[in-house]
Amino acid sequence: MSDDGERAPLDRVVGPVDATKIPRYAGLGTFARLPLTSDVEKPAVAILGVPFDAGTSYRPGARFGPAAIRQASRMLRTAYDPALDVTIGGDHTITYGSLRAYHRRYGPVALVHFDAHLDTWDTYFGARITHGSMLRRAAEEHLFDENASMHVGIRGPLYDRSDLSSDASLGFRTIHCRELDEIGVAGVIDRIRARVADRPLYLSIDIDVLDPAHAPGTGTPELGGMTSRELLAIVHGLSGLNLVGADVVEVSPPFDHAEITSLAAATVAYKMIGLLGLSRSAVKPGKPSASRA
Ligand SMILES: [Mn+2]
Repeated sequence: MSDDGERAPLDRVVGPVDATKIPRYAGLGTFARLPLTSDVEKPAVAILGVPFDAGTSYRPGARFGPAAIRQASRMLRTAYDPALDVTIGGDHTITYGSLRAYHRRYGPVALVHFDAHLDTWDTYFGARITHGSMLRRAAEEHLFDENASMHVGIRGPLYDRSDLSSDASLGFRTIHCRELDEIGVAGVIDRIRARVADRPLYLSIDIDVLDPAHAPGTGTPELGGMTSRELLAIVHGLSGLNLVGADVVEVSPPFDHAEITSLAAATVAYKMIGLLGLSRSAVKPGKPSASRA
């Protein structure tokens, strides 16, 4: 509120708070210090935190992920480019619900899944819906396009030799992390763009696609992952695809150090917003209604 009690026009604050005027450690703890959706008449983008980790199979703590990512996102300061929405978890189980919602609007989406793990196993501890089995449930419901979906960054031991063929039978193609050494970032981008083409695209980013040196704060770390620079370069290379939604999951702050992981996740989430803005499906942002001053 201004001094005279009038609410300030939102165009003064529709982007991130100016860090040259209000220090980054001050003010509301929204993602990138953006306005609350309740302060925008028709938000074209929503950052939704899902503090849930009941689907984890090893180290818990992802329920604290959204709050930690919001805290780390105070560092972000580039121009805001509103489009659709980004979901922040939470463990990877939340992608299942998100894919159901997107299916209702778009039908089967092209799913590009960045992860160390396939996440298409059948059950964990007798549970069918977990962070390691949700993509099999999604496949059973035909929530993604089996001719346009893929995993990127897969590595580490599997349970059985047949895991990969069973996964492929669901419609996934895979870029193993070790292939980065052969085809490079440009090769990864080319393969993703060729597979997705102009279909509605949903990006799901498990932060454990990064090497534990770049993302120690996660539930099921695997050596030999991407650097944060490689991941950002690949994400940049997806500009112009028909992105309709995204999530960033599996940040477990109790295992993080110096915000390495939460800063990586916040930055990737911010890049997602940029990609959404450049997507042909981008929704024009609504007129701002009011702000808090
Ligand atoms: Mn995962």
